[in-house]
Amino acid sequence: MARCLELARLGEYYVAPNPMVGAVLVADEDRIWSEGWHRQYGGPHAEVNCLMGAESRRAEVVSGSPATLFVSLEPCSHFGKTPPCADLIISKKDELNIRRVVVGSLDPNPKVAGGGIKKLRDAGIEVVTGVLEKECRHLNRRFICLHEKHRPYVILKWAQSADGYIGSPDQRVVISNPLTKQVVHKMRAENMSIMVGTNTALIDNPKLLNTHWAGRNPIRILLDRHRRVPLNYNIFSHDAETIVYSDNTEWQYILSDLARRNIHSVLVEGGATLLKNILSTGIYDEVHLEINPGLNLRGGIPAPVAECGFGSLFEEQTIENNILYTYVHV
Ligand code: AOF
Ligand code: ZN
Repeated sequence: MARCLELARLGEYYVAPNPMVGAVLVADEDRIWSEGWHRQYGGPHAEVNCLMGAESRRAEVVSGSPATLFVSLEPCSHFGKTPPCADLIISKKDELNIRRVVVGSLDPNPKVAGGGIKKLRDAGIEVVTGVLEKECRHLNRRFICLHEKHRPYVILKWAQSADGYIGSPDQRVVISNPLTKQVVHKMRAENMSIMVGTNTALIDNPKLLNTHWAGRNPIRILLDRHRRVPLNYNIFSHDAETIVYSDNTEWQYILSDLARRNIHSVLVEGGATLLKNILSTGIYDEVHLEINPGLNLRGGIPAPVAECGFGSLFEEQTIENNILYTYVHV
């Protein structure tokens, strides 16, 4: 299953809003016969790629050695862009001597939700569930959030000076360094959308693209109640799609609307007003805070604070003097 997770991650920047999934066929005293992963949104699922590569197993099956298919997510049972993986496994059961399927986490998609496991069991295949379940769910936390909470996974991100300011009211201030800037682009690649408020769009005039990491540009989301950001600003460049919310900027409404569009994650990059508003609703999942310990601004826009903290500290990293804290909100 750990190998399934490694394989799943190879699809990281290419499968959203689908989950990352890896599959491994094992037989003959834990020998790996075939591996596969979901490589591209709309493309074949992990199980298909794995079982299609298992042809060489057929000759060995006569020896009677049973095979086990490991898959990090429950095999699907629905006709989507591809036919059900559970049906494929059942159809290959005799040819490859598959007796057992080991599943990492259940598929929360209501079209599947246990249906894949039921199909396999009904066909006489032994199914084991919950292996490395926590790790499998963590890998697909965005996809799982969309289906279980009917809203995208929310990540808040900002950088602040040693004395607690995130910028100045009238000009752009550089707090990150070239390497942490690259980390931000990696985060843009990991999330399907990126959000900023009016002031950030006007003062920083950011493009909000992913130019320093693999994968796609995120969908840009602008909250602009009075439509103050002119159409010739960078946020409206033709490099990526932009969605503007102006009539209704209520957080719950925006999240439901993004979910309706199948957007499984949103990275909120500022500014302070937007971040503070979201923090006060309590509806967010992670906070990524970058501190530049060598920079004192002695005034400006105060960084967001939360009386009870941002959640539990998940990771702390130092990159060229700047410290990156990741909090998971529970
Ligand atoms: C699997 N293996 O590798 C993946 C699964 O539109 P489709 O046909 O690609 O179906 C997408 C849904 O299938 C997705 O929402 C999730 O429920 C499941 N993804 N299932 O058995 C895979 N990627
Ligand atoms: Zn499938």
